Amino acid sequence: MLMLSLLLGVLPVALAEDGYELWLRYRPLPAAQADALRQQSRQLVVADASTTGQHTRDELLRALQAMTGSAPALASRASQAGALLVGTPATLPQLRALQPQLGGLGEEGYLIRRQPIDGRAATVIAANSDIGALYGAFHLLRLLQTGQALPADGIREAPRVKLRMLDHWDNLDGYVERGYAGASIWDWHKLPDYVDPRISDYARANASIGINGSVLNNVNSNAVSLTAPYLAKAAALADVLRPWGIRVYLSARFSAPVEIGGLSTADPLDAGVQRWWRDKADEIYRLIPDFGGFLVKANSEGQPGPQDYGRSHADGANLLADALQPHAGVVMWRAFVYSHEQPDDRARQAYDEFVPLDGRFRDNVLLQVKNGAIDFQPREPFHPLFGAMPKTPLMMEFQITKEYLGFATHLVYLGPLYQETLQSDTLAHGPGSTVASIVEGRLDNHALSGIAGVANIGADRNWTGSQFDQANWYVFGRMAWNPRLDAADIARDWVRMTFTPDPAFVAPVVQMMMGSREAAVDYMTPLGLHHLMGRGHHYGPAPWVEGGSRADWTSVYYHRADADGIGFDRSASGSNAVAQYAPPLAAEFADPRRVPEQYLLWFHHVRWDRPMASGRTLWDELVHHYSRGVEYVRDMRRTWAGLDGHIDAERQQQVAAFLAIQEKEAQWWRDASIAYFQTFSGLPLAAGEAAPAHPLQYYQQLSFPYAPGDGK
Ligand code: BDP
Repeated sequence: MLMLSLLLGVLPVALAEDGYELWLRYRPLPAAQADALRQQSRQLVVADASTTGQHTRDELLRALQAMTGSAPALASRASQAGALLVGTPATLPQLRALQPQLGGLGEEGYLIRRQPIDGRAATVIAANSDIGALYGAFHLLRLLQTGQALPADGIREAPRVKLRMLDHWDNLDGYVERGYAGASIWDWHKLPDYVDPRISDYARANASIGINGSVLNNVNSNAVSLTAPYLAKAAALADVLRPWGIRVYLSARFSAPVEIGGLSTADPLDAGVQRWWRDKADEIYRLIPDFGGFLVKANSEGQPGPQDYGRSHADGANLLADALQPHAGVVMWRAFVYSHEQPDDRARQAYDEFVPLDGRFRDNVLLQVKNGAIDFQPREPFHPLFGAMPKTPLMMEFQITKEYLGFATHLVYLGPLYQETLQSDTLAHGPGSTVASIVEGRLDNHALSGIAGVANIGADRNWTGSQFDQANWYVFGRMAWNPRLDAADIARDWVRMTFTPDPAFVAPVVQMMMGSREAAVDYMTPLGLHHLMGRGHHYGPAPWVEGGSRADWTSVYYHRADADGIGFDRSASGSNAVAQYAPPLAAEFADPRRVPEQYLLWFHHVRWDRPMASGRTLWDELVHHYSRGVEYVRDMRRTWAGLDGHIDAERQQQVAAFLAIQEKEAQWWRDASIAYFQTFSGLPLAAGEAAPAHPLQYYQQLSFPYAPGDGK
């Protein structure tokens, strides 16, 4: 035993780690902290009549034992100093006196504090429900793992957003659209008879960050998901997810009444269609009593929808909303729509289509809006729908999977992207009308609110395809719970729990993460450029993409480079998309001298020799950004190499190898983009800027028929 602890004490970093444990590793605490924790958790009193309570008890037991080296005594009531009590006033009589203080915390909030119980020192986690208590337990465990003290006056927390959702773009054949972490974690074939134990690990990880909903199937959906055998499979998953506070939702295919119902139409105003959806909802709720509802992608990118019958998006959403209403289910109707006709500016379309419908949706409909008006690009201004539909609850849709940000291998921490969007001020009701306040439902007093993230989870051992992509799952959950949190604080928590609390490691790694998104913008799409990736699979640079079935699926449509300059004119002289923002903001974006440079080419077509704030010309500035992005990745590699020995070799080496891939690909983005845009600018590179490694044709002929995640 002595030998073993000596070995463990000397060689903790030698333990192999593959990332499966995520941020829930519960490694031994330093001796003084472990001692203190042992004193404060001599007895563990958890209301465990429900499965949720049992999960809470088991989590605390496992964590406390691992962090302190000894298990607390389980008890049904606190009878000595140093008890940790976890439950509700209804389930633990010793917490009854706390009842008045739980007002306003709702079903998911909690209170954590030091509080004498029967005159003896104790720590309590009290909530109005077992789920609230579970969330509180995870909060306390986060403080313990990250070495943060419980504030003297305790913690009172409740989520600021109601629906905190992961959208899985998983197909029934196990393929994940835009997934870079292996196959789907849902094994539809073996369900419902076999549910992989991994599913409860998935649910546990989600509960630890407050996620409370999972849409199981792709928005490009298959009506088979709604057939009886597949509903039974979904129900088996729901049974595992439920005790962790997670509801199951499904993407509904609008034409399902025709495809699986034998009807001749899916017209939302047809009585037979309405009956079909009502019956389908009843059938679902018989199997999944707490089913959350439907997510719908309609009349977008070839998906069927109400417009096929000359009806509006409101007609379509309301059809499903009426079917779900008796069961308290919701419809999340996506605003990511653009017509099949040739658009003048795709960025305008969702606004033009949906703003006239404000006020025409049922109470149980949320409109799910992507963070920007195009499509999850490395940087987009916030979507102009935020602030423009006060009568409709607008959900945020972020992408966690990095379809446009380097797939799984690039280290790109998305916290700053989420924060930048959420903290953008729409000025809808004057200053302070942030996107966060709209998404929280606070600005316009909506009962419903939600944030969805397109999941980056797959069957890979490390869940997300890379160690650092776990941080994107993590930060999404934390910001969905509280959209006002700071990305750097969350990164710090994550690094401490995922790797080590050693400040010599935490500080440089957090710094590296915080600049990583800007670096990706620099080496992929600087100064407001967007949509320049490879066609179809979206891997790598391809600013030359043109032709094909739709102009707005090409790169040239977006950058509009010519001999004079580059950029998409969205001011009044162009598509006038700027007018979709609140007037003061529209005026700022419309003015090339006032628009933030990071959005310059998003809103303006600008001459190559235009002077920039730095004093460089636009052309030189563009090249400078490309090079700066590559340099940042080089720096990350150096930083990471210098941290060798702080963590296990297994994860250290994988990250190092991925950073090498990222550097190579950042260089590729830079070189290919410069080689291509130079054919328009005709300008030389500034002194000190290296010429692209290859001629343009080299980059143009690269092909990637098996790039992962391609939509199909
Ligand atoms: C695009 C993806 C495509 C999705 C679509 C969507 O390339 O695979 O189906 O978004 O959000 O970014 O519906």
